[in-house]
Amino acid sequence: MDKLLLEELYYFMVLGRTFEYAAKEHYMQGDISGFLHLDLGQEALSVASMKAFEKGDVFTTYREHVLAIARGIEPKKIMAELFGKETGVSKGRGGSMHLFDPSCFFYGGDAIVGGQLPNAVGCAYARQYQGQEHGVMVIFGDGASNGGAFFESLNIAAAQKLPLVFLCENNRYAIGTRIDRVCVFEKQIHKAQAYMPTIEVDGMDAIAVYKAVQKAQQHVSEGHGPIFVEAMTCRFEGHSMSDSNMYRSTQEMAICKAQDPITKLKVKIDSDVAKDLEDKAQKVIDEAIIFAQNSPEPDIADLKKFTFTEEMNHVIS
Ligand SMILES: Cc1ncc(C[n+]2csc(CCOP(=O)(O)OP(=O)(O)O)c2C)c(N)n1
Ligand SMILES: [Mg+2]
Repeated sequence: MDKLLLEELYYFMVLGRTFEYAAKEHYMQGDISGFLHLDLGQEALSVASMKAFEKGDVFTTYREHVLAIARGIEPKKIMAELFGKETGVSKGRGGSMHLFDPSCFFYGGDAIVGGQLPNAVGCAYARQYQGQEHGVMVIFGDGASNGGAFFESLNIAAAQKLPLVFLCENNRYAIGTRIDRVCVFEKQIHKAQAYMPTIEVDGMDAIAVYKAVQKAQQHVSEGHGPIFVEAMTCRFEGHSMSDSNMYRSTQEMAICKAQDPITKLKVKIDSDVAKDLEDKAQKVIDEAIIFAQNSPEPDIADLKKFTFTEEMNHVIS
């Protein structure tokens, strides 16, 4: 793979991880409230999928900070959103779970597990109708794959040959519930195979994810209908800041952390370059914190602004 691309993947993964540690720290200090779902451990999947699917529309889950950063939304605007500030990417009205930026074709986060799936189907219909070739990608967890909306979305996308990439982030957990307690399959491709072609990939390997998503985008943009990519991954911490991760053993966590995607990629990059990229990422995040701290709160008189649709007609145009 091209050296510059490897360095770009590395930089964004480090940027994402640095962002997440800073967000965690400021949550504990009380600067951030509400829910906060960290992506630590899953950065290869978040970054490589966004870089490979650069031109299409993206719908995702609440675990979305690193996806949004890799998509090109400025970290300072995301941090300000987490702090509930007017300068946030959703003007402080959405918080961590509702990052939204139509200029980056990023339609966010959804607090409803699986809620993004039918929304993405609707967008894929629009893109097919418009003859737009890049297609749509929807990202969701293994837990979401047990809901009714998942099967309905697979079915209608396949029946209508919609240009839709389904990307399942299978970290084997839905909050504290291990997958084998709620699902007969550990791998979700078994469900999808009834409807469409599938690709299985190691979600801890950024290069593998990049290639898999690139292939998937090519499939939808050539008009072959939807495709399902499943990336097996591992989250390094609890489900959210209110989950202390007590249901996973020390041994299970050690196996999980031994697959660290950043360590894996770092060996492929010159060590001086890696250090420069790490320093650059730290600087960007330090500045993001200062920006968020110094930004104004939304005006109470504007509380209802930007929460309903009147100003959003341009989203799918
Ligand atoms: C419809 C709905 N049911 C339940 C919840 C509560 N809930 C929030 S996250 C979650 C687990 C989802 O797990 P998964 O889809 O695997 O995503 P992950 O958190 O592992 O990334 C649940 C059950 C919710 N937000 N929405
Ligand atoms: Mg999960």
